[in-house]
Amino acid sequence: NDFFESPDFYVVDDLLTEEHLLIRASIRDFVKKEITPYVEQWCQDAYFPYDIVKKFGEIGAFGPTVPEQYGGGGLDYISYGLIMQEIERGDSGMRSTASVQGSLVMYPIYKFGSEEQRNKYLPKLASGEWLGCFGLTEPDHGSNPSGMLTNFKDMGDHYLLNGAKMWISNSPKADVAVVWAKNEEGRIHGLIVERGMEGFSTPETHNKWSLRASCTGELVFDNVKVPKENLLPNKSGLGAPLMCLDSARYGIAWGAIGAAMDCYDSARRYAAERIQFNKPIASFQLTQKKLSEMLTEITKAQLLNWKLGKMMDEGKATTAQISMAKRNSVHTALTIAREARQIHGGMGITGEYPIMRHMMNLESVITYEGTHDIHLLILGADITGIPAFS
Ligand code: TGC
Ligand code: FAD
Repeated sequence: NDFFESPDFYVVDDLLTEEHLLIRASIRDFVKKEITPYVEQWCQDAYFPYDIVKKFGEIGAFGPTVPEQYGGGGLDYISYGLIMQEIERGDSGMRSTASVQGSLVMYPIYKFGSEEQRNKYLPKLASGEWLGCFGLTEPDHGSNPSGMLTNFKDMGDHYLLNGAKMWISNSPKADVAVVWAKNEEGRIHGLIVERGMEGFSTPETHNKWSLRASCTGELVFDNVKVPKENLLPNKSGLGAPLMCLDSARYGIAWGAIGAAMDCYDSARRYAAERIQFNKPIASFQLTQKKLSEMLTEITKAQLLNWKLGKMMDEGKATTAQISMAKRNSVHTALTIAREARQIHGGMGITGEYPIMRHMMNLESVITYEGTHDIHLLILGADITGIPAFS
């Protein structure tokens, strides 16, 4: 239906290439067939549909910007953004699965890994044979990851890893975890931890009201012996995980607008059909104001995302520019979800419509990958040269 295709008020499609349009069409088609018809029930049941991992691998949703020789798509950042947008039009939790695998697991292995690590892990992650997760956040260190306590000691022929990570997307089902931990000098490094290593467990976090179709859990390391060849050799320091976050936050900037589009489309359709006072509610000025503002904000975000994608491709996008887009898109999407919920009246709280699911999902999206306020402070530091968080 045409609603699934919309909106494109400023004909942003003119800025896309034939290849971009083809990629977007194929992901849209996939989401329509494989996610939209089922996702409401998955969320109601708090069920992570593990089969989707293989299917995402088949359609190229994992690591689209990673070179083809490692199983990636070899695509540009606009393509990556469009893939995230269409998946999140379906559900933010499904997009989480894809963006963690691509930006937070494959990206660090590709960027900071050895050739052996790239060859061992990337093709299996790209195809969905393996699922990965990214462990940065700890129970006492969320916005401030530099204070992390997870640590490893050099034992001669292996490293000994201890500590715990919390709020980790994909963790309960993950085959591999890219884990950030401090060495004896307090320097942060990335380690690849594999399921089955003794002392490594991944308890699931239950009772979430948000991202219910995505599985979330902890990573617990109790004297885990990690082989030396599992250390990512080519970058250390907090800058390494922050580079991964740049890539993932960029994808979220596009993804959240996908959720906003779905809310807008649903509200537009409902407003045209719902009769009150003998007229469609779309005829009331207050409804028109809501729809007009939604469309304006979506259009602004589409243009911001497209330009950011161009800068990503040129290697020129800064962390602060990415923060602006992530923060703007998620706030826009959440505001649109809330307004769309109003337009749907009581029906807006039910699973008959996607609104409440998107709204609850977006409460996680506005917190993870840097909270709304942390992104504001990253911008503030960029503008003034004075970091307010330290
Ligand atoms: P700060 O002093 O600013 O930086 C530490 C070092 O890192 C360097 N750096 C970067 N390097 C490369 N790329 C970047 N983007 C970089 N940003 C900073 C910096 O130059 C410095 O290097 P050096 O050599 O001087 O040491 O660090 P800080 O400790 O003051 O923290 C800054 C702050 C607060 C902005 C940062 O910690 C932050 O972004 N916090 C938010 C944490 C966060 O976003 N966590 C996300 C966890 S992962 C997740 O949520 C996944 S959900 C995925 C899903 O399900 O979809
Ligand atoms: P806190 O850091 O405790 O923040 C609480 C509040 O204080 C926020 O409003 C924050 O903005 C504010 N605050 C903190 N510091 C400042 C300051 N200096 N100035 C002003 N305000 C401040 N992490 C991973 O590593 N991997 C994952 O895969 C992952 N997946 C996630 C999935 C879900 C569903 C969720 C909810 C989280 C996930 N996270 C993941 C963790 C996420 O990145 C953190 O929740 C986030 O970084 C915030 O940390 P926190 O929850 O500890 O909040």
